[in-house]
Amino acid sequence: PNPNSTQEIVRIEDDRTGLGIETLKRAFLDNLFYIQGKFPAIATLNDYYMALAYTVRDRLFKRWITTAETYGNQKARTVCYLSAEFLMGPHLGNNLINLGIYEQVKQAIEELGLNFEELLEQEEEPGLGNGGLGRLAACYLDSLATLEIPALGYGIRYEFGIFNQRIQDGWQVEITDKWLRYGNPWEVSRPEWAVEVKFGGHTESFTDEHGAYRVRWIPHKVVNGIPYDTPISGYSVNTCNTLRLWSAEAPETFDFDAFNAGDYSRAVQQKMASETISKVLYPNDNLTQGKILRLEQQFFFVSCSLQDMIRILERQGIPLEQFPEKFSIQLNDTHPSITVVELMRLLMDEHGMEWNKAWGITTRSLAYTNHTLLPEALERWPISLFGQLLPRHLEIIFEINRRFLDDVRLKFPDDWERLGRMSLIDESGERYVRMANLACVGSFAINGVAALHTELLKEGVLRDFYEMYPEKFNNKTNGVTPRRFMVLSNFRLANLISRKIGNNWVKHLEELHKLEDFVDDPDFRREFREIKQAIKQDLAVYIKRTTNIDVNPNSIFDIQSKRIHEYKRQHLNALHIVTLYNRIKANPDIDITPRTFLFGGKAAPGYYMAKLIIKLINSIGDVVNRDPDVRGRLKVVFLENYNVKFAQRVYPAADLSEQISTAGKEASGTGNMKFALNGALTIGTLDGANVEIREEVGAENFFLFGLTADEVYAKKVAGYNPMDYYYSNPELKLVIDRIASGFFSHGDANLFKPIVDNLLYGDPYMLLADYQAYVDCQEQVSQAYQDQDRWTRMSILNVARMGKFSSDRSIRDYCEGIWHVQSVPIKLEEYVQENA
Ligand code: 475
Repeated sequence: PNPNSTQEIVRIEDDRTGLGIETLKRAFLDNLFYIQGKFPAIATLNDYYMALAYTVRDRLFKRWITTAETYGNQKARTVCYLSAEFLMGPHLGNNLINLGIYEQVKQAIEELGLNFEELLEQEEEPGLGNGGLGRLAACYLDSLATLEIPALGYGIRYEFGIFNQRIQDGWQVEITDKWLRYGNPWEVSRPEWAVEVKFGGHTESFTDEHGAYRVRWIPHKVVNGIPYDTPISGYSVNTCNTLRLWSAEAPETFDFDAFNAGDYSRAVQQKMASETISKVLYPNDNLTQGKILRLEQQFFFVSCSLQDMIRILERQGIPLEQFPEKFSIQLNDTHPSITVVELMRLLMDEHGMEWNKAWGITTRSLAYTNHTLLPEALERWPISLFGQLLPRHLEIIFEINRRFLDDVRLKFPDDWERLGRMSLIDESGERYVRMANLACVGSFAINGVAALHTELLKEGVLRDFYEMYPEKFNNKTNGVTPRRFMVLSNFRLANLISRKIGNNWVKHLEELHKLEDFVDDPDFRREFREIKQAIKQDLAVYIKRTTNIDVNPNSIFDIQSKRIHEYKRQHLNALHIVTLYNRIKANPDIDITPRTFLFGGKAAPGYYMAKLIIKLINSIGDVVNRDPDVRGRLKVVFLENYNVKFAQRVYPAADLSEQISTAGKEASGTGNMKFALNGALTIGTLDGANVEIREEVGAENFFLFGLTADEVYAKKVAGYNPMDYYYSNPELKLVIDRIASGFFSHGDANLFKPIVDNLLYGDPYMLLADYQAYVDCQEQVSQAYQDQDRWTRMSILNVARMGKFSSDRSIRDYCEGIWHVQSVPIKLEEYVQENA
């Protein structure tokens, strides 16, 4: 064949883009051969997975490149989402859904005699996040692409993501996450766009050729940031955006001193220290540890990303003055808040801009999202540590602070305490840089992630800033992507819904309300119930295979899956289990609605109480699951290694979603939305987005209990004594006494003493105050479940009324309220569309 003939070129193109079954099969085998270097007789499951991943990736590339080209040509206004975490979950299935080729590819793989589900299962997910905050970033990337918004995600390519969790003897054991072990087919490295990041050293001032005062930073070391790009497809659009993650590498030979002095090992150590920056994700959720390496990580990815934006600006021939028109930067919590200072430094020191102009650009470009009210999550860095790592930045912070405090003085004369609270520097003891204050001063918009959370921010942690800048504050209630958390993870329910109301709901989730028309249709209710039943059956099989525990698929699947944290109160759930168990022990013939209690979630490795809560749950399970008196009516299962991949199995199987945090502590929650979207009913407090979920689904379709945030606060102020509850409630007392006695720990009365003591002497999360309301509410749940018809109606109405909680709605809100960015549709050339 003539390689120059159009026909030949089209055929090659077709192998990379074609969507016919035969083409897909040919492309798959071709990738197996030419990329994995294997043929079927010797290929491993992973080889097949990789061949399939590359086959799908090929089909993304035309879209990816065309998207980049279009944005470049149109100089499109772009959202830059800066986040230390992106908890993406497996890419393969999601891309198949978004490209609309799930069925074809499944058929092609099966015609080759392979098990398609097994190949999907083979993908090791990039666990580059801890929980809510990281997963929210991933949902937002999905929605940005789906809404055809020009956007870049910027973060860190951790070599080791969140640890894998094993349960041994009831305890959590952490295993290193080597997610890159077998290669990552979803990333492309771009070493040609590497940037340099400086650390340490000192500063010098000088007068430039125009006689202006300037500062030069002489760093102690320089680290290279190498970008790795991952395509982010939108659903049923041509848009394919980019997630750009930075990996730290030492420059070839950078420590000339050590090297020339023959101190080879010092040179090597320096190299290793540089590359340590992107080695590992800090495994804390809702907590900051104040480690210097964490600050290095934050500055590293922020500096890389800002330099990258300036490079893009230059390539598009846009003057630096127009930075805020070209880019809208969202700070995902304070983790990237050093952006405020680094952008100032780049504009002034590297591009010769004067202060006022640089400050105008900075404060018109940045917006800050707060994700937590917990004081232990507020980031602050000791001044000395900060100054050693970022001497120039500390100077700039002092200057920002000087000017800022002048503004505060003008607005609130003689209010010394206010000045002390608002200062970017905490001077109440050892001096610290306060990153939330920095983010508030440097951003034009500040948002919370649920209505209640935003209100609590305004009257609590950020009150002073609200009084100073009321116009900056706004709410953006979180959302979740229905593509991953319904279409991909619950295709049975998704198909049923689409048969009834068409498939527009996938992009316009409000359309789910049309399901309300079918709530009185007995056939629909039956089908709806049968689907839930089949999925529960599947999870039961999985539980049997992985834990050897038999669970009854007809029991209530009562699930609490989320990071283990005292404020989330997994131990309140445990107290309820023991309550029911005690009732059975006291009266073995008692009428009890069978329940399966499922828990999933990781504890931060250094969080002793959280790890002990895992042990408590498993210990209760060991007793309850074996006790013949229980007659299988209660089962307790801790599901190992809860991650995105596993979550996708869990949400669809839930009857009951546990959202039981102490009111005022959970900023929003997003698992609550995923459960309800999949037809679980919620038992929950008036916390975070639970409030809005209840508003949407109706109070009669939501199991509410517990103190409100105001009541929690008032009780604290009035002097809360958990002992009052303990002594006045015999059932509660028996529960605590049983745990304390060693009943669930082979007679060891010491094992759970820290939990018992914590509850009896202090109870910071007010479990005892909410205990009775919770147990009573659970009784209502059990009653409701007895009436399957009523339950199914409630469940259907939950699904039908979840439209608000699509991340598409959240992203539209951000686009209109903060980013002021419009969609840029991507057109593909003819032949690709013909194939599609
Ligand atoms: C909230 N993580 C959820 C979710 O908005 C909310 C903090 C410090 C260091 C490391 N990780 C963190 C968080 O604060 C976090 O994940 N917050 C969560 O953000 C999305 O739905 O209520 O707890």
